[in-house]
Amino acid sequence: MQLIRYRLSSTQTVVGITEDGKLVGYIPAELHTLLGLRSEELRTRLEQAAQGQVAAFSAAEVLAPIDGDTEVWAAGVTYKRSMDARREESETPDIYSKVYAADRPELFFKAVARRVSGQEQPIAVRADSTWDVPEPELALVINAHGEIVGYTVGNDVSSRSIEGENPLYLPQAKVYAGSCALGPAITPAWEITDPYSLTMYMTIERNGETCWTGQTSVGNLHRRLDELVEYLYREDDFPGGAILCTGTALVPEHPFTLEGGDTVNITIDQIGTLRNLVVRGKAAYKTGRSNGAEKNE
Ligand code: DO4
Ligand code: MG
Repeated sequence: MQLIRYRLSSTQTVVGITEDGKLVGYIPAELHTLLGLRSEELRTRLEQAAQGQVAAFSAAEVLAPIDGDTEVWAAGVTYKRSMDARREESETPDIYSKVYAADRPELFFKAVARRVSGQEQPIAVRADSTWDVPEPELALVINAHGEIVGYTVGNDVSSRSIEGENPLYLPQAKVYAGSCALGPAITPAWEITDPYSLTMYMTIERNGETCWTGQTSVGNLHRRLDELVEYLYREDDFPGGAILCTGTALVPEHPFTLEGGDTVNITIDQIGTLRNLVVRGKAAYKTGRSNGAEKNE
């Protein structure tokens, strides 16, 4: 079973339930309201709704799996590869080793729902950045009660030149128009026996050819998923739930930089493939978003 958000009509978005990619039911609700339910209640609700009646929908109507007041957060330096890459790019490398080894993880705010790109929507590199990368990440879907209820694919697109210049520029390196993509579907947590055994792949296409490819396992994560959630919810409330990107382990080697016109494909076993075209700068991003249907409204 997987969950998708899709447009049922010009005025209604619903949460669809799929089996092997085929729609088997839907709930006429917004996703953030379902994230108010406890995991067991959500499971019952989804199983009841998966009755096999199929409403028509097309891939073009699939929206980013986030709405309402659900927030996107991200964890950083949770894999050794990320620590090493940050140490290379930074003039203050020690902070990355310290946070990698510390009890408290690095957590940062990434996006509100309206900022998130869905499947086949543009993502962006900043026009004022010279070194940019996609960051493929396992994203946890967490309900209002702090339970992990699902997993989706996340892309924490980032500027390495801006973060490398000064770590206090992190919010500008990480949060800007087109910096976050999620989707296309959510796999319920109860469908995945061991998230640490998942393999993640990324390919970047340029001019019709693969210009970068790599793979890793969530098993290389230096922290436990529950521990990241515990820190996120420790002194905060998320009535509409939260999506937490859990950090990257796939960092293209220097001097690779993402360019406008590239396409990024991120696949996680049992979850799916998130595919986005890269544009450079805010104006191109806005044009790209307005050319397609709004994917999260
Ligand atoms: O410290 C910067 C952020 C690191 C990050 O986003 C990651 O490791 O994925
Ligand atoms: Mg990241």
